[in-house]
This record gives sequence, C-alpha cells and structure tokens, in this order.
Amino acid sequence: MPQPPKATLIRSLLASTARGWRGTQVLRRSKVPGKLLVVYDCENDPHCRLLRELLTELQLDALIQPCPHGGKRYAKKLPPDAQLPYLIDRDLDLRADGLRACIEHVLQHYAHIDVAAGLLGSWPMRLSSRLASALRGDAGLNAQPSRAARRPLELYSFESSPYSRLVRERLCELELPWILRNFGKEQLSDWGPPNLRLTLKPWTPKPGGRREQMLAETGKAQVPYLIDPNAKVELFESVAILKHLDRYYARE
Ligand SMILES: N[C@@H](CCC(=O)N[C@@H](CS)C(=O)NCC(=O)O)C(=O)O
Repeated sequence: MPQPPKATLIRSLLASTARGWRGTQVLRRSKVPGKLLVVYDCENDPHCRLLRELLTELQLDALIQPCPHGGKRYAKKLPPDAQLPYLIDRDLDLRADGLRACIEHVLQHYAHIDVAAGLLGSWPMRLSSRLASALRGDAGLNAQPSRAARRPLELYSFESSPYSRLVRERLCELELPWILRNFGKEQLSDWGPPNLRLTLKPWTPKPGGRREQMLAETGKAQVPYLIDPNAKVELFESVAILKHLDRYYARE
C-alpha cells in the first residue's frame, strides 16, 4: 500500500509529540448522548485540537461541521461573534461558544468530573497546541473548492493518530461534514501500528470495545477508516482515502 510522503508523516508525528500524545488513550468512557454532539471545528486550530483530544479521551463521538479559513458552508450558520470550537448539544438545547465553554460542558455533562476546565485549556496547553499547529503549517486550515456532501461521512480516528490527521485535514479543507467515531486506545496492547502492537502475546481486542467490533465487521482494527455513504465506499489506508476525497469532492 502506498504511504503518505515521509516529511508529511514526520510533521504529523511531531505535532502529536508536541501535545505529549494527548488524545490517544481512552481515559474514561463518557455517557452517550441521545443525539450526536455537533462541533464547529477547524482541524488545525489550536483550540479546536484541545477539545478533540478530550473527546477522544472520553470516547465521545461528534458530528463535525468544518469551518476552515475562508470557508462559508458551515461558518455562515454560526452567530457573528462565535469562536471555535463551537458546540451544540441537541439533547439539552445548549450552545457552548469557545474552548473554555465547550470543555466545561463536556466535563460536567459527559464525564461527570470536576477537573477545572481552565486546566485543560490553560496556557501551556494552548502554547503546545500552537506549536502542533505550526508543525502542520497550512494543512487543514484553508477552505478549498469542493462539492457539498449530501450526507455526512463517517471517520474512525483518534486525535493523535498521525495518519488520521491527514484525512481530517482534507475533510476540513473540503468543508465536508463528518461523524467522528473516536477510536482511542482501549488498553495498553492497542498502542502501536496494527502490525506492531505493544504486546509479546498475540494481540486481542478489548472485549466489548470498538476494536473488537471493527475487527468483527471488517477484519481489521485500524484507523483511519472512512465510510462514505454518498459514494457508497468504505476505505482503510490514508492515501486511498485522500485520493477518494479528492476525486469525489474536490473541485478545480
Ligand atoms: N498504512 C496505514 C497506517 C495506519 C496506522 O498505522 N494506523 C494506526 C494509528 S496511527 C493504527 O491503526 N493502529 C492500531 C490501533 O490503533 O488499533 C495508513 O496509511 O492509513
């Protein structure tokens, strides 16, 4: 299988390293909302990254509405002074504007823990997230001409995954709505690429977990994994997914 260019991948690895690989491990499974949370997000925005890390760590899914710079498709639905990330909780008819409000809402309603939201959004966090963004340059930042998607795509990903990031960046640039299925590591032996896991014994997925389910349904436990209901395709492998998005949705 073709691999993404080495330099791109190394910069993505470094971005995850700048954030200390936050957004890798599921720390606590959250309560599942009746309706998916909706998050207005820009992939390479430092504040949006901090919220997405928390969503991975709580294994909380969300419908992502991408708002890249210069993008109008979803940005125009936001109130004029809204800040990203902007979260809508449809169960509670509640809107959280900006990082602090989003983190506070998610922690209180879905994690039921009293960690000061200020800690997760504190200046060392913001600074290292800025560094991660700088390492990605303008990838996942600016809108590019695209055809609208009739139905949201679905991506299995975890925030620090260097390969999944490349796909999320493209989804953002093309302003394609997508359901984030968080696929954070559920046990120590899930760490590593699919063929080189952190275990000496043959790897088995955590019973009842997302890897067990994906393995049963597809024969693999790997991200990124994209389901595109518009094109009726289901794809593994970042390069194949990027090619598909460009062919099907990008416009000159
Ligand atoms: N060649 C694949 C590599 C994908 C890959 O190594 N994914 C890692 C996460 S970055 C993975 O799925 N690890 C196993 C797991 O999380 O269970 C691609 O380009 O998509």
